[in-house]
Amino acid sequence: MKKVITYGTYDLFHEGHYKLLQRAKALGDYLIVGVTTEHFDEARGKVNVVDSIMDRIENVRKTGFADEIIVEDHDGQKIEDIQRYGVDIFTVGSDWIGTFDYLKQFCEVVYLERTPDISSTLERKNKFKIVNVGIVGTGRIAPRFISEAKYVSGINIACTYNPQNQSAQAFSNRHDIPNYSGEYEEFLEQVDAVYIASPNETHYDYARKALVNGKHVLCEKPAAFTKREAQGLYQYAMDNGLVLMEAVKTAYCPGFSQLVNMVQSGKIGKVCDVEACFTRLANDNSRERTDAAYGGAFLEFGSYTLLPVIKLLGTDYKDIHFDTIYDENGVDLYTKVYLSYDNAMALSKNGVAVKSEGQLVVAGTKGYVLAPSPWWLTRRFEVHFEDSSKVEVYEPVFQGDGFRYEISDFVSKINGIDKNGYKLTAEEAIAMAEVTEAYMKQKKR
Ligand code: C2G
Repeated sequence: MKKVITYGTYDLFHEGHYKLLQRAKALGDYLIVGVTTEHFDEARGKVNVVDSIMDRIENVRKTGFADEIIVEDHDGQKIEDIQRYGVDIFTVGSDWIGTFDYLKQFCEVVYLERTPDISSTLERKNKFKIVNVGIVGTGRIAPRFISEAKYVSGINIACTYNPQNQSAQAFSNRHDIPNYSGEYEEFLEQVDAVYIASPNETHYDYARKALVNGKHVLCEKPAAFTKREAQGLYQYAMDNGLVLMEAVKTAYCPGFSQLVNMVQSGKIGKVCDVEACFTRLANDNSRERTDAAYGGAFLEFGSYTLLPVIKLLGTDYKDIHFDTIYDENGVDLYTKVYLSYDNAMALSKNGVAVKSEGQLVVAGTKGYVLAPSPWWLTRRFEVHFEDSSKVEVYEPVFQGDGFRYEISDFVSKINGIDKNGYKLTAEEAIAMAEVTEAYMKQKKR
């Protein structure tokens, strides 16, 4: 008797799962299905799992393909199970190609073609739907979105868009995405939501058109270059029950929320000064170093370094001032933004050709928070007091490159769970657009 084993979360059970189990069963005579526990999913960095383990097991059982169902709750269990049950074939979908090659020393490993299109939904007890997302722009960030989306339950990447049809096609083929288009309207028809990762100057138009066509939007920053444009986008989204989120990744990282909440609880007293720095030396021929209009340090890092300022000191700053070192080609190499508030102040430092200590320091009347580089992922932060022997260290959970938290919040919000409402409010995003507008106005041309 040939024994086959496969594992999965099987959240929001869909025909991709069904077909996988069907083909897994066909590989042998006896199929064992391992269903992950909540704890194991958390440990392996899968976020946004909606159904309980009882429901997920029940959905696998109902297919009739599983001869035995077990639970998977720890790393290394696959090897144990293969040995314990005398398994001949381990199988899983092609999204995991290569990952489980280490099992080849114990049994045969088969990667089955995953089902690319899972748009139609099965009957569900809850109102969660799989969100079909389209990617606008197929440049440097898009592949990172795809690899992190794999760890978010409830999302399916359905289509890509690039005005150059061939680029969209090549990208979709490379990443196993079922559809592509070079026509924006045609692309929008195929999705529920879009992730906009096109060049900075095109964000606003793509976001606006997507909203007008009834699509939810996750947009790379800056979504708009003026306060008025940002207000327009957020107002339209609100009036039409659509989700609009600006992809300031830091805002959605668990550690950053913890830092903000901790400061707001009064632990370091009243906040008087916020200083945030983000520098990364860019290649001489990169967009950041060559595009004088929309490249440069402020547009690259400003939304990150302004985020803790706006979150902790608010949107009501009294004065703002910029200092920039320009390249001969007019690109902003290093920009400092000084903001003053009533009884508080802030400094945001951004560099694409100047290297500095990338830290966040929040100074209060009772102590200060120090988040070392890379504070924008917020894997670690410390709270210091006058008594230097008393240091509190926080090491929050952080998985992958952090993109998954923002994607997870986007999907939840579309499904009506507003767990990210306070992470980056429309008011805060509009205030950031106002700063961007002020920067663009005084910028050397
Ligand atoms: N799958 C598929 N087509 C899809 C989606 C998923 O064929 N459109 C497959 C996956 O490749 C996997 C199975 O369905 O083999 C279960 O998928 P998930 O519930 O997403 O679980 P996953 O995170 O892939 O767990 O130990 C767990 C395993 O490592 C895989």
